Amino acid sequence: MRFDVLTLFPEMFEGFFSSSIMKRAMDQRLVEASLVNFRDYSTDKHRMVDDTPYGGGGGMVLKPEPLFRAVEALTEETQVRPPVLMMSPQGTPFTQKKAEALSRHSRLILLCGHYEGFDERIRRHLVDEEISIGDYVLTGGELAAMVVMDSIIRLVPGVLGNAGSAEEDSFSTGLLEYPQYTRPADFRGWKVPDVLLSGHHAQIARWRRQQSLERTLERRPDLLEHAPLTDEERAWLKQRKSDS
Ligand code: 9D3
Repeated sequence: MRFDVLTLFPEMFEGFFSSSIMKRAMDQRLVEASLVNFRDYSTDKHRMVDDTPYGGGGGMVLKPEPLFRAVEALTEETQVRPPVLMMSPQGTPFTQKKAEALSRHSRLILLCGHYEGFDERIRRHLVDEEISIGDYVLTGGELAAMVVMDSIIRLVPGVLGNAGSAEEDSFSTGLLEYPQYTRPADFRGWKVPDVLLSGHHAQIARWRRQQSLERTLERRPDLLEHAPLTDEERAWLKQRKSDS
């Protein structure tokens, strides 16, 4: 997997790229990343990358030329152009499903803007997809690009150790995770549920599933609509809802 990140703030990625999982993945050549400051592709005398909007109004708008030239420089020698993703508050909300789909590509180009908007021609003629990471306002697309890359990197085979296999994640069961405990069995009088100490594996599995269901009903009832549940579990949920 290769990422090319186009940003005016490449230094924001230093911590992320030198962090343990990412660093290991890059050292193992499983993941490759390049940072491009698209200001380097401005042909303007003052290296300008933004300008005032036609029609007036406040704020600045990112000019098309530097971004087009930066993407073209990256893809000059490529047979098939990799998807160009724009980090944008107006994008499609990012999901695990989208992370999985993107992880099937071998290369992705990510565009980050700051508080400025993008000239619409960038959207229309350079970008394949616009991605938002949620309904809150960031100062720029850089953190969103890191979120997107982080979620994809962990899906690349070999990046996670065997321990944290991406398979068993809560988002693949469609439910929130069950509560976990480790030693001591009694911490300041707060005891680990007996069932977990019982050694009855079937009972433990049932308890965990029940806890996942209850927690999901409590915190994320929206997830239950699409979660793969047994008829028994559906019936239990219906009962549970009519009780409250
Ligand atoms: C004046 C209208 N604002 C849109 C809500 C302008 C604006 C605010 C913040 C334009 C860009 C930004 C910076 N945010 C991103 O670039 C961004 C983002 C976000 O703010 N929230 C969630 N996902 C993303 S992806 C990129």
